[in-house]
Amino acid sequence: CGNYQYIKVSKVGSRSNVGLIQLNRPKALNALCNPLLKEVAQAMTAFGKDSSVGAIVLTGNEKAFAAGADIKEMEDKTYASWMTSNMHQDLDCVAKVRKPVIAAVNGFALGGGCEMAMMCDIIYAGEKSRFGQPEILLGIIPGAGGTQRLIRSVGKSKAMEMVLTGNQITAQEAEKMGLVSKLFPVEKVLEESIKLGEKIASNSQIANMVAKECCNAAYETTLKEGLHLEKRMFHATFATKDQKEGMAAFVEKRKANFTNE
Ligand code: CO8
Repeated sequence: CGNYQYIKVSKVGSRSNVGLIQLNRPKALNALCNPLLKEVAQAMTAFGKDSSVGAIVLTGNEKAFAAGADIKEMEDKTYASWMTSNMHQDLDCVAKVRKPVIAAVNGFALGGGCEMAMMCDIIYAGEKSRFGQPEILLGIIPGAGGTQRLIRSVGKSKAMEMVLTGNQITAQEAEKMGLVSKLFPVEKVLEESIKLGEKIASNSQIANMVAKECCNAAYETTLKEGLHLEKRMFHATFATKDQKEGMAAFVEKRKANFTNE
């Protein structure tokens, strides 16, 4: 799946329909340097276009999902160099891909790493993982959703405690506050995330994309507009063959065979 330096990319699962992107810069705890983010954007975009891929898993290694943006690379950055760089757009590809994305987190998910995990749709995490937004300790603030997605995910008080202290939280705390969907032993996280990806990939890809778009709208719009969008998108699913197949399979007591039409 392409020639990459900072990530490993493959298709996994018994039907090879789960796209796996593994951050592979272990010596720097997967710090999100410019070229790494470029590769992530490239791989995400490619999986988004690949009709054989129904879900995507984004992971790191047992020590780190990602310990944040690369501080050594950022140290001398200026307003002008940020404005003319494409790093945010590259990172945003994680949030923008229309297929479901699962973050399989072990170890540190800090700063941009925590933000990257929050751009995914579901977070599965290992029992020893740690989440945090330590930017304030560097004299900056979170820059890729840490003041926005975290608040929406865990509420103001907990999010602001994390953002204003830079303290890390444990995997157990993260699960309790709803940031993480499920916890697993370290060695099981990736396997369970791929299993989840396979289950999701067996749905209609159209239904998955529509569901994702509607769930994301809940973050970005009013309840009234969100409910309106949901209703119209619900109606729209009845224009698909997959709806006919899904309901026929139920009535005929068999497994649905979705064709993404
Ligand atoms: N950037 C660059 N290098 C890093 C980073 C990082 N964020 N994190 C770790 N490393 C490097 C270390 O420098 C070290 O390298 P070397 O061996 O060459 O000195 C190696 O990884 C191992 O790290 P440690 O020796 O520090 O490992 P420890 O186990 O002692 O500590 C910690 C682990 C606690 C995770 C520690 O490394 C740490 O505090 N890292 C920095 C965490 C941090 O502050 N992250 C936030 C960065 S700011 C940010 O993310 C802003 C995002 C804005 C979005 C931008 C989008 C484009």
